Amino acid sequence: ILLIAICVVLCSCKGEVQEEKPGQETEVQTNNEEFPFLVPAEKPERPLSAAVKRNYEAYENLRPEQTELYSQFRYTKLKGFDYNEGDGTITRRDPSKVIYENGKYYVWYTGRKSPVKPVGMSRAKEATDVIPSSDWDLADIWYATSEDGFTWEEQGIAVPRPPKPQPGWRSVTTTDILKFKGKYYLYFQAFMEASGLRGDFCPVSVAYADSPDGPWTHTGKVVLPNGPEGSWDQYSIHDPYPLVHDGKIYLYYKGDFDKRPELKPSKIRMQGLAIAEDPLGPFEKHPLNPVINSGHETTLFPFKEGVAAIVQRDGQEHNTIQYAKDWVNFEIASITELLPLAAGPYVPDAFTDTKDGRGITWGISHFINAGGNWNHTVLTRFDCDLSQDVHDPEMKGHYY
Ligand code: AAL
Repeated sequence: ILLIAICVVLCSCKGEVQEEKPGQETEVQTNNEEFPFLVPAEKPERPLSAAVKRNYEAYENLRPEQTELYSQFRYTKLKGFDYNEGDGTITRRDPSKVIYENGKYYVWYTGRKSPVKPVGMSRAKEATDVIPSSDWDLADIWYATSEDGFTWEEQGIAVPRPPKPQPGWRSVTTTDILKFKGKYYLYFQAFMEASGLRGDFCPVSVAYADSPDGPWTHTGKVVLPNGPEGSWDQYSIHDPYPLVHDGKIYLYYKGDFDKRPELKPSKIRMQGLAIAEDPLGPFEKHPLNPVINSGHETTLFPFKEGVAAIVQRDGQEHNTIQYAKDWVNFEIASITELLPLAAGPYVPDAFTDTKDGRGITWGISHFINAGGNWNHTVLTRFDCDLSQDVHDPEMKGHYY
């Protein structure tokens, strides 16, 4: 009887959903009223298995149907980019946030067009001035524009490698955009050796322009330096990611710090925060760094009064979406799957110093094409529901 009752409730719920008219707005439930038979809100008064107990005791706030910061992700192939049939001589990876200016969307990214594919980081000694070691070696910062976010027109190089010995002479990669007081800033990894020779070592430099179309001026300086010997970010400062908060620049970044030989290849990566009043610095590293204990190319966006982070690939808390009300102390908001790699979302309020961040629904991320020999990466579109305004029930994963 109980089973039949459950089926009746289930069918009637599904029935209600199917009856919706196209275009009709769908409110996503943020509590479990919709599926009371699946997740009783209160811990039941009966003996529970270890797994069910954990649901109440360890993950009580992490149920998909109870947090707005839960989403699944949908991917769409982009139009407009050439790949040389994936032979490894063209790569596009690590996109910036997407911004909307002059009636179109802009994205910047690591671009490599080399005569041959990379030899691989483990064979970095074989790299030359024209033969890349890693996928992001001998790269420049390229950009593309789009009217709809699906079809993109590559515009060319925005920030080229500067001459030796300026930071970035070997490769400029993994950029992100900031708009501050009417000017544009691109932060990027500035390599001064082929990646793989000692590790993936680099600091961060910055270029600026009056328009997103450039021309860009290299500062020729390191704006976020590596930490002193023994510190967590002594080797690499990766994935710089600027947002505006409290009138200042909040630059999140990855430290790729554990080189203990027994852990090779090290998967220990964490995220730190550096704050500045001026986009060109000086940046002060937060005393609580690192502020996120996992993640690789971490994607952040203002959400309500705080900041949310998509934490993927590495660490204990990979595959989570996290939230820091005070922009420093992150908690897990949800656990999810197939997160966008290196995502650069469209964040309309990234630089408005909002106190009520609206969230995101789409952006550009990348897929690594390994084919047994990791040699190039392609940009892709992702869609999600991590927004206060637009709700797509399918992205909440309720309906299949
Ligand atoms: C990534 C990023 C950084 C690393 C390399 C290229 O996706 O974390 O940019 O240096 O891999």
